[in-house]
Amino acid sequence: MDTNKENVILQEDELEYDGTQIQVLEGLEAVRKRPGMYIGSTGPKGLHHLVYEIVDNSIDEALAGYCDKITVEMLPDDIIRVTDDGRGIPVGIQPQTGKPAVTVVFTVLHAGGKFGGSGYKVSGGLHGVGASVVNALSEWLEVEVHDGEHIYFQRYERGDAVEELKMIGDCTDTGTIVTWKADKEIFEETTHYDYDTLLNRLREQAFLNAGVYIVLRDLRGSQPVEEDLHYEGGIKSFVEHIHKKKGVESIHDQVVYLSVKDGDTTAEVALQYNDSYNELLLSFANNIHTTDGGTHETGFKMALTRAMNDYARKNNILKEKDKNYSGEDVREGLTAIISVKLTDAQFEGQTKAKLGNTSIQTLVSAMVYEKLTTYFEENPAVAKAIQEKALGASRAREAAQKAREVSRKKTGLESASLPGKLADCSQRGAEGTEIYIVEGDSAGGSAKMGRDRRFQAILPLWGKMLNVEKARLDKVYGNDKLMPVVTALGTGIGDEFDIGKLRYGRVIIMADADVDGSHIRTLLLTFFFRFMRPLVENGHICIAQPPLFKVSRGKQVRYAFSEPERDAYIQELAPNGEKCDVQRYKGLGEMDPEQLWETTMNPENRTMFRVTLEDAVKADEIFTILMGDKVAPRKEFIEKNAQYVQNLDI
Ligand code: TSJ
Repeated sequence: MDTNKENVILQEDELEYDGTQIQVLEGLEAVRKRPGMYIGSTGPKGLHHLVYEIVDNSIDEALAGYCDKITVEMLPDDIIRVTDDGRGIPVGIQPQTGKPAVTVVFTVLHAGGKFGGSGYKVSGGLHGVGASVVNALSEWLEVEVHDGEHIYFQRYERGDAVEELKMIGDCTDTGTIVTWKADKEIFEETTHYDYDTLLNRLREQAFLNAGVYIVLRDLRGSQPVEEDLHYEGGIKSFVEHIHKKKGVESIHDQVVYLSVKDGDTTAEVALQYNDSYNELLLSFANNIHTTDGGTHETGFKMALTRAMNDYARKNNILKEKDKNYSGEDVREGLTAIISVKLTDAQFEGQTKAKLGNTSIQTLVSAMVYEKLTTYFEENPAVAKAIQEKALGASRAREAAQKAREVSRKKTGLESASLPGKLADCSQRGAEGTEIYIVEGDSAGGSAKMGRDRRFQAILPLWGKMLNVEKARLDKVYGNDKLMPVVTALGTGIGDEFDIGKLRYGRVIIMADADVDGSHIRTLLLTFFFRFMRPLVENGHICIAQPPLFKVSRGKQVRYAFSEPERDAYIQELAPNGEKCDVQRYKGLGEMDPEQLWETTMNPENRTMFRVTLEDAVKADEIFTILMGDKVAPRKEFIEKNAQYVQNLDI
């Protein structure tokens, strides 16, 4: 049986009749032709997505109340096996196709949507439709179904069934086992799965579905590695986990948990404040992370601000003359998870990561306002701690406003004046322009002389920079190291940030390839991440890569960025062991302007890293650990990760 070929023929035959049939009969070869359309990419992200697509089906079965254990195994040779104890994918013959339902699930694209939906009340937009996509992108895939009486089995290769579904034995249990090997022809870059990536995602799912047991097992190495994920506390445990991992101190003991059920819709919120200045709000709709927020987030924020202000007025914490707390004020140091489950989730926006259902905003907002108000009344000590936090934030915000005005007055007429150290480029506007933020005056000098002044601006930085992880906005406004960066870029910071005012298309951090240089890079990245995040999100931040070695023989010169590259150049220029000069650059300052231009600044030759934001949650966690005021989590992080960098020759 060759389902794909069959589909192709049918598709061609019926092409002229009507569009819906063509869609129905679209074969899996469409998935193999354009995999990115179905799984986003064929890189590591897409590869891991295969696992999520399959596991989501078991989660749906768990949500429906038929399954409580899901096991994910990473087998040698990058084979993945997912096992659940649900009802088992139905094996009965489907009247529409004349095939067993399980075969249809794996060989027909969008089977979930077309044959009367996924069969679940609450399901993510794409859940239950991914099995055929995974099958199409696998070298082979095998499914085993236990229906309480018999065991059924079928194997597929690159999406095609290579045999009929067959009964291979008897059983008394129920469940589904799916095993597959991702196709190297599709995932050219890598078919290697990362344990921590799967662990993070599965842990998140275990938090979002309280009570479900998920086991992740890595059987690829000589020692098996296993993690059991099971949280009776659900999203409450999620908040605790985040605080523990970041090493922040909570300012009240218990996580606040609020929930509501309305027909088939549920909404739940868990929150706790900590002693940092950062806000971490994670929202989910049908277990899908809504990174762009949406109605559930808006409803939550509105209700929180209102409940906090009402309490403050009622208890005379905010006096008559005082202004209301802003949204930012009441979210300083807040970690919150919002999870809603609904039947008809509308995902909007370019990445479909924003919830659009307006009824959810009303539901979440009313629930949070009412229940939080009651909670504050019943727990005055917690209310007091949170009120003090918000009050501190609102005072700092006012101080920031004053500091901003002062710094504007100091620098002369409003925003017009640029920092004295800035060597601007002649071209105006962000398009095609770059600013190099350079460590040290001497490297700054070389960069100024070596640059192409038409489109490259140079801003030297010197001395110890402020660690913004331990500072609020008001400190940034008064800081003589950071303010030149802020004024040069033109965008403003925090709530004021406006990407439309960005003066350079690229912001390039250029520091030495040593520990001090790393420190400066990290401090600057922390600053951009906390106060100018859209710059990072939109790929404006780059890191220059100066060479580590200059290899020369006579007039021939090569620049090397690593030891192996250096050795290769020595081999190239002096193949028979002739004398050849190798210079090791200890810093940017050792390079003359021409060399700096040739190796690091000339767009024709240079290599740079663009900083992107793959996972804002992970980034937040790492910045908190690396740059925050707690020593213990940093020590732990370094001890755990140091081995990976010990061979770096810098
Ligand atoms: F993605 C997948 F199809 F490959 C897959 C599905 C993979 C894995 C590991 C599990 C599953 C899966 C499907 N687990 N449980 C189910 N359940 C059903 O498909 C099912 C069973 C019974 C009924 C029913 O109405 O009786 C309905 C459904 C949707």
